[in-house]
Amino acid sequence: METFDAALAAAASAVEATLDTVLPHGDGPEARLFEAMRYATLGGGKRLRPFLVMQGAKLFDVEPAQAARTGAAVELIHCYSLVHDDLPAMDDDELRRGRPTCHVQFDEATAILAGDALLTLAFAVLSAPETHPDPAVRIALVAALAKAAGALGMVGGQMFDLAAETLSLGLDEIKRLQRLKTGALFSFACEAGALLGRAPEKARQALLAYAEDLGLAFQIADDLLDAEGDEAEVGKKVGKDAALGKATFVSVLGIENARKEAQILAERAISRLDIFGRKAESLTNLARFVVERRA
Ligand code: GRG
Repeated sequence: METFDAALAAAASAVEATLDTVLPHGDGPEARLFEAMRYATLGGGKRLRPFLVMQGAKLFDVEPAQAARTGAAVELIHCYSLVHDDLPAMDDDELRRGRPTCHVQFDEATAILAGDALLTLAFAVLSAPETHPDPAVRIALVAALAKAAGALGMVGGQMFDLAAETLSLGLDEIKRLQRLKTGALFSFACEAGALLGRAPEKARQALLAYAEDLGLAFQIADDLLDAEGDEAEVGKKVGKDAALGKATFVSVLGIENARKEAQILAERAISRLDIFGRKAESLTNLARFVVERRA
C-alpha cells in the first residue's frame, strides 16, 4: 500500500508537471515575467491544496489528469497570494520556501505582475476543455474558485488580516478571519473533487465539513510554527506574529491549548469522512500531517 509520504510526493510531482506545461515561457520583453511566474510556482512548497483536490477526486474516480489541472489551478492562486503577501506593502518578507521571495529575486513591479498573471492563468486552466469535457462542470469550478479567492474569501481575509494589526480580536473573530484567508482555498480544494466527479450532495457537504475543520487546524499549526518553529526548517521568517502583537490562535489560547485545539479539529475533520470508509485514508492521514508538520 502507498504510504502517505509517497502519495504526497506523487501528487506534488503530478501537479508540478502540469504547472510546467501551463506556465508560459519564451523570449522577448515578457521573458522576465514568465521567469518570475515559474520561480514563484515551481520552487518547492508542500502542494497540500493540489493533494486535497487529487485525493478528493479519487473518491469519485475522476481522471487523474483532470484532477491535476484543477490542483494546478488552486496552486497558481496560492502561489500568487504568497507573492503578493510577501511584498513590502504587505508582510515585507525576504524568505519563502527557503529561497528569496519573488520581489527580492526579481523586483517589486515584476512580482506584482507575476502574481496578477498567476491569478488569471488559474482561470484559463480551469476553463479549458482538458480540465473537464462538460462545460457546466468547468463553470462550476470557475465560480467556486472565484468565490474562494476573491473579496468574499481569501482577498477579503487578507484585508481583515491587515486591519487586525490594529484591532484586538477574540477567538470567534480570529476564526472568521482565518476561514476567509486560508480556509476558503482549502474548501475549494476539498470541494473540487466532488465537482469534477459530479458527486452526490451529501458527499460534497462531507468534504466541505472536513475542509472547514482542516483549514482551522492548519492555521493553528501555522501559528504554532510562527511561535516556536525554526526559520531554517520552516523556510520563512518566524516570530512575526508576536513581534507585531498580532492576535492569533496562539496569543489567545496559549501554546498548549492551541496544540490541543488543533488535534481536536483534526480528529473532527477525520470523522467527517466516515461516509467514504477506507477510500478516504489519504485525507485522514493528511489531517494528522497538517497538525504534526514542522514546515
Ligand atoms: C495577498 C491576496 C493576498 C492574499 C494573501 C494566503 C494569504 C493571503 C497569504 C499567505 C501568507 C500566510 C503565511 C498565510 C498563512 C497560512 C498560509 C497560507 C501559509 C502558507 O501555506 P503552506 O504552508 O505553504 O501550504 P507552501 O509553501 O507549503 O505552499
